[in-house]
Amino acid sequence: MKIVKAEVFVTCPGRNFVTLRITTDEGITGLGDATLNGRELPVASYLEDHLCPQLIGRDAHNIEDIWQFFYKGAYWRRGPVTMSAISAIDMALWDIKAKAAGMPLYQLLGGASRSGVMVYCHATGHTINEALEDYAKHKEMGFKAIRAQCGIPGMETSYGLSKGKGLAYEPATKGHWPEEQMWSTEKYLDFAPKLFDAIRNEFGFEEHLLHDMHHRLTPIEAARFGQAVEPYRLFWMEDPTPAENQECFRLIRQHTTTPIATGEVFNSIWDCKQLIEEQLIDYIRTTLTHAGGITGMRRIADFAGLYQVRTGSHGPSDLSPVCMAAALHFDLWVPNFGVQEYMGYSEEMLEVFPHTWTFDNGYMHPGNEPGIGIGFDEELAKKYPYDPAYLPVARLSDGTLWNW
Ligand code: GCO
Ligand code: MG
Repeated sequence: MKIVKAEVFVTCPGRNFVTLRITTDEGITGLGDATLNGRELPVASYLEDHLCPQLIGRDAHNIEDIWQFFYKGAYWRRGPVTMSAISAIDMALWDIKAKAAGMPLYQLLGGASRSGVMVYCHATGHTINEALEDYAKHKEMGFKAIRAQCGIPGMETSYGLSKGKGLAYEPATKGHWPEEQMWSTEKYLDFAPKLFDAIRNEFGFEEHLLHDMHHRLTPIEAARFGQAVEPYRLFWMEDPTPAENQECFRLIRQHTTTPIATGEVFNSIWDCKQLIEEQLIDYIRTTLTHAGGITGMRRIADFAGLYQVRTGSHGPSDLSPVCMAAALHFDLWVPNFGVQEYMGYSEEMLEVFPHTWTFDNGYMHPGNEPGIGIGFDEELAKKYPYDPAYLPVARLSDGTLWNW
């Protein structure tokens, strides 16, 4: 089955998404997500100008060889742009293979290991009370795992907050210049435990409670945070510190039993190697879109399984519904599954990407259509052209650039 066409679409039904569509001589098409928030166009160009022409004429069934060809064959290995492009190709080829086999993708991977995929949602508020209201709303919807974030007194904004009460969470700003936000670790460390205290007092311990620190603490500060929140039994603290230096997680680990999740910005198994091997983390958050598609993620998950590290894939709505559809197949199969992030999508987004997944009482299922169960409405997508937007940056009160 030969590849005859590989097309790239950039569309913005609320957020910019990069979509790859591969077509074979048998008329089967497959979709892949190549979205890299705030850096969409280089990935689109990497695909269009370099990889797509080299796909034409290849056997669509040779997924592994095509992955290796683009990984080793570029000479320049890894990196978010390269790996997002390879990921999209990989996803689209698995979609095609599953359609050709007449099976939903999870069946090809080895079948379902569970009846549904536990997903976690976001509860957020500018104050603790607002966060409690949002938590209650999500609990009511049936979520079994809820991430909680809230505003910090004395700081105009913080990670994970919407731009106003009742508005959807959207960190990026339109235009060509990122918004600059102020960050104070001291204020955060003093206040954050109060949020979990309020949640556990109000709702008890029934739901899994998660929290994202978004890379902002140093290792010793993260250790202090982890220790302080132990009574609230978090499911995880996410990205407590930047992870380029993997061994710095040792220091956090020595001080706290609060489980650790990291990896949403990683793009290969090498980024996770030491963290997994030394059991410095509990959940690996790599995603299909950035870490090499099904082929890359399967390797990471199997390796993690040796060390009892479970998956907890990144799933914000700046990854397209194509990624979410494929992730649900992966999650339904992967033996060492932990949880899947699910922020949800706007109506406009879901119209451009019609899907077969379902949500029932906190669990999702990818559906049983052959392939990954996602479509792409090319005509509708044209109504939403690329609209530049950038994630914010964070600075300390003296102006020093920090980690957003
Ligand atoms: C999460 C993430 C996101 C990122 C976003 C950046 O845990 O969901 O931290 O919200 O900030 O994906 O593009
Ligand atoms: Mg995160």
